[in-house]
Amino acid sequence: MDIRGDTRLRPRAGYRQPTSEHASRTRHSRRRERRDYRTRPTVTAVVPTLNEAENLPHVLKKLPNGVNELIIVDGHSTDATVAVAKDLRPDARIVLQDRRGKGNALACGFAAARGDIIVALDADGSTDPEEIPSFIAPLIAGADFVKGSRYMKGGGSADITHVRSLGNRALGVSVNLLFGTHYTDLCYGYNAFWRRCLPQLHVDCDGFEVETVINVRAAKAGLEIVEVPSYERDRIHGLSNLSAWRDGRRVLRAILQERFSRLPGPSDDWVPQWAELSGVFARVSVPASNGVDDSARRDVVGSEPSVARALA
Ligand SMILES: Nc1nc2c(ncn2[C@@H]2O[C@H](COP(=O)(O)OP(=O)(O)OP(=O)(O)O)[C@@H](O)[C@H]2O)c(=O)[nH]1
Ligand SMILES: [Mg+2]
Repeated sequence: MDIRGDTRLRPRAGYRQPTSEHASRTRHSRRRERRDYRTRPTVTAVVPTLNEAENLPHVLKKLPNGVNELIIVDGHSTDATVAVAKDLRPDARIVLQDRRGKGNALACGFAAARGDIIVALDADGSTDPEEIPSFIAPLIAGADFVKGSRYMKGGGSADITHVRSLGNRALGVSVNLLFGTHYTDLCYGYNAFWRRCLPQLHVDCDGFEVETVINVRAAKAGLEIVEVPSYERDRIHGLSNLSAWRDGRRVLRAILQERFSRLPGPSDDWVPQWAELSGVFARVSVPASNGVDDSARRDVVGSEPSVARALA
């Protein structure tokens, strides 16, 4: 596991430092984690999917054995994504998000996760599951939050366009200036963190601004952040769901809101609503029609309103 090149990232002093109670609680948790996990923490992989049936086989076969729980958060795919996931990994938990967008998908997946560590990665083949160990190692060494970076030595991208790269860098510089961080890659979907950090990250946004919101809130909460190099591959099949202009504006709005909004911060009692396809239905073979098996979709667990919405 090569984690050379890690950069410890801390917000500059003076910006909403965490309370001493929180800091000592975090120190205590870190000490306990280092002690407990000389053995091994449990790891949940959260994978959002929107019409990724053709890509999932490439991604799931590369998940390392150390991943104890796999959560696929489906965004009401119209292809065979759910059927393919169940066929390839009958042990996977399939969660249905309650709203639209990648941010909401991650919020639902995080809320469903049961592992000590959560890793978020994409289903289109861009993020390489074999890199997961290099995200876990700094967490075990004491970090709270580990983010991938395509711009560090050892990282890179075959997928990002010039326009997106430029936008990402400009937005990254803005965040670094406004929040005193030293991030080298703001909008990248490969991250890992201890599940105990969820209240601080408090993912409550819907769209592609989610990584920015997570990165900013991690810094605001004074979490110990480490960047690791990551190589982003080309999406294997299908089309991107991201629009540089529309989603760039969403990211900018989120940054400004996080910095200047006078609205109260996220409250701890908010939880995303999600529904889960129960694990009891049998292995489903991939339908030739590329359609989702609707009988499986009816077999869900979850609270009534969220289930109704998720299946609507
Ligand atoms: N559940 C769910 N997943 C989504 C949604 N939008 C995107 N995703 C997934 O989030 C991951 C990243 O989305 P992409 O469309 O690849 O966006 P991107 O990686 O920023 O863009 P590219 O670099 O062009 O691929 C993929 O696994 C998508 O299937 C959504 O609304 N709901
Ligand atoms: Mg992608």
